[in-house]
Amino acid sequence: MSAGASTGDTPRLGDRRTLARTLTWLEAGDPRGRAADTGTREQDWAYVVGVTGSPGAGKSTLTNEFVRLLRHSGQTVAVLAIDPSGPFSGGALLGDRIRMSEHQHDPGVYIRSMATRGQLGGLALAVPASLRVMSACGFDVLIVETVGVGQIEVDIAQQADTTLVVINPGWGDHVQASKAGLLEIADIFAVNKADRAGADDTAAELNYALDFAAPNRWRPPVERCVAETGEGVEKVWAAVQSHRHHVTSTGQLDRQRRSRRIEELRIAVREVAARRAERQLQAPDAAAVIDSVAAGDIDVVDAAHLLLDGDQAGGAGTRQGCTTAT
Ligand SMILES: Nc1nc2c(ncn2[C@@H]2O[C@H](COP(=O)(O)OP(=O)(O)OP(=O)(O)O)[C@@H](O)[C@H]2O)c(=O)[nH]1
Ligand SMILES: [Mg+2]
Repeated sequence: MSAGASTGDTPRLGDRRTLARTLTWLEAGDPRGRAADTGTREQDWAYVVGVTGSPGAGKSTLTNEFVRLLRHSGQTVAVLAIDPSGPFSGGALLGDRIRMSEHQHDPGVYIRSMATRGQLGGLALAVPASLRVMSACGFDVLIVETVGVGQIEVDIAQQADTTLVVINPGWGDHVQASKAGLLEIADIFAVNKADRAGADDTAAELNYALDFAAPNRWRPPVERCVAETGEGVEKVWAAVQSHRHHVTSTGQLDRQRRSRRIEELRIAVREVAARRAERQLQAPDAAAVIDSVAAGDIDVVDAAHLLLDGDQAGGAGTRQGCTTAT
């Protein structure tokens, strides 16, 4: 797919330090990051696999195994781990670093974490841009790990070309995943920690639920695995490959990527508009309008039009003009 395919070489465009710096800029919303995110056409993007699921489900352990499999077949891989910076993050990244450290001297592997900074649209814009920059570096496969708890994280997981949802044996996890909306976005299920009791039941329950779900051209397979020992991981990865083949051969991949790009534009438009609006509110001539609203002389929505467009856009007019009916 990409020019760096199967060479195991260091990223084509720049060294790791350049890549790391660019990703830091993107994470911080620094325009220098965006400048690097140009010229990568959709067709040239690396394949993106999203790995999501409840906290502690084994996403990082599984990702680590995927990295190993990919390296075995000579493919290069970059991992973007989204750190939710929320109540669940307790030390997870440190654990990830230790776990993934076996790959740290391998030039065909790049591992990076990215934090939610809480700013509007932050991750929603930073993640796809980061994936494009990583793509441009020539990695064959990109893996995005997110904890499937917040809406933003679930949205990010859904934006992958193939979304893998990791759940654990037992009803609790199934219900939790369903509440978070993870079941709807799954292309593949991995029932990880299958060394524990209840894996077969959980897989059966999932299969039962999936058989009754609305018919879809792609029926998500359910695979059991033990990421910690590597057992079953190849089957999970084979399912990812099947899904990849499915979306590629049906043209769904191109459609998905296009609609994601459009959604990204929507987010960017809202972001830019919100910043512009904030500036208008701070402008010196806004003070009079704000005072009028505070005094109840002008309708709030009219005032908004006045601030943004310079006129009231055919609104209700001043209070005086529209309260005569009472
Ligand atoms: N018994 C068992 N434990 C596992 C398995 N896979 C992972 N674990 C353990 O589960 C714990 C969490 O694994 P992680 O891979 O960090 O899980 P995660 O989903 O990335 O966790 P967060 O990123 O914190 O949400 C670790 O202690 C792992 O060793 C498995 O197949 N069986
Ligand atoms: Mg993790």
